[in-house]
Amino acid sequence: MYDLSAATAKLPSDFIFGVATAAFQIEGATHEDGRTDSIWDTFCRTPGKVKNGDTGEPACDHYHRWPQDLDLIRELGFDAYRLSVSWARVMPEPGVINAKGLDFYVRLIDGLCKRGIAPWVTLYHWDMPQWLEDRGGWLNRESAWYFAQYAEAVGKALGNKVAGWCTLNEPFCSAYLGYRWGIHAPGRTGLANGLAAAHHLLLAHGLSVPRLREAAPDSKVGITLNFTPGYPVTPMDQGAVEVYNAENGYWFLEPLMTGHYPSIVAKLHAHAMPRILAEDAAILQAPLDFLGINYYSRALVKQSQDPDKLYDTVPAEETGGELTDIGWEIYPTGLRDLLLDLQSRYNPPPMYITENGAACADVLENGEVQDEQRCRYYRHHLAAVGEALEGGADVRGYFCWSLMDNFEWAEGYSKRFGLVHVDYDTQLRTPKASAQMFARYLKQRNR
Ligand code: IFM
Repeated sequence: MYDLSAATAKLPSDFIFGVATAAFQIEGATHEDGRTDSIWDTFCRTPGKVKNGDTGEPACDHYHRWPQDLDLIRELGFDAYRLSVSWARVMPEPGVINAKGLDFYVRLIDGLCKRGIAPWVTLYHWDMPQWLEDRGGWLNRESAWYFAQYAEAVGKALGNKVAGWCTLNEPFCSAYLGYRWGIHAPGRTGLANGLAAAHHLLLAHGLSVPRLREAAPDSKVGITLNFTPGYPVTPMDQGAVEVYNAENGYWFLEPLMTGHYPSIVAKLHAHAMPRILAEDAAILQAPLDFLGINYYSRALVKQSQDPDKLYDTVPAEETGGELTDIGWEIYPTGLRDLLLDLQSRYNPPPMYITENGAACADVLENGEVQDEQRCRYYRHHLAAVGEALEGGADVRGYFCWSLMDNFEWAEGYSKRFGLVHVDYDTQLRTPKASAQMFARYLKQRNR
């Protein structure tokens, strides 16, 4: 039987354990109660963009099944639930607030509070309304102000009931996967597009922070960033690693801490940098109560022989490490190293692991999923968090990605990250061995 007690031995008794999901990945009901298209609805309809032509329907049908899903979180014993709000549900047209859309989230948050689960709310988990994309999306600086307006409306509706607000989830993915490499919605490409989207996303974050504080003065306000820290293939590759980290993880954190993008890469990308106004530095540096960290894997980095590239990364299947079903190397030490590195480099506000988890080739057999690899993944990563705490990193909580199997973006429903198995034909939920492992641990901890 899988057990978490050794892995969690170094975590304090008030350490928060939660599960996380995101609106487009679980809700379904993409056109109910006034919701309009998001960029992901459009992207799913574009042939060849999402595996098997999968769409946001019906996902986990959470829009209708949320009471039973919240019961499940309570039964598993988690302290907190991190969900996201669909912008297109709340603001289906320019400047219009949709009361029915907003009310869904009011019911959800009240449902969590009633069950004694702390709500953590992400305002942007990649699903920009299509009407805003039609005006340029994140390439348009004005989108940042629309976002702040939307954040304020949600802030006022949910207020202090929310324990923690994450303005954005993984702006790296929105900007680079969505606007630079074209593998996520809206499918645009180009370095200058990626950097412009990044800047406008971070502006949106900075503009929304004071509005959330005013609407919900007792809540914590922060942001969730993802990191895939670089490691050198040989000691000669350390310089390439510096550039890799600066262009990826630090690109999104450094401006929030210092007002400026990492200079080592800003210089190399000078020709493609967006217009940055003098007032932007102060907006970006809006004080934060916490920093959300999403970690899944590391990158092995080396110098490139191609003069057009800043560095090369080694394909995960050539690292020699164990891979998950989505092809990512399992590397728990990376989480410990990352937390210690961020602590010493930036002295950030308290950190929460807002996502960590594994996609596994799960098999449902006799009503059970024995997800040994996922159990091991969680044990080793929680142990890594404990080591980081011991080394001086200020980490206060940990959210598993994800509560249940769901729509994995360009991979459609083919990859399963859940603690709970979802049968998409019947919508039956089956807690996997990993869910039971957490439930056993949390039950004895809460005794
Ligand atoms: O499913 C995603 C989530 O939406 C954002 N972080 C990474 C997860 C796994 O790819």
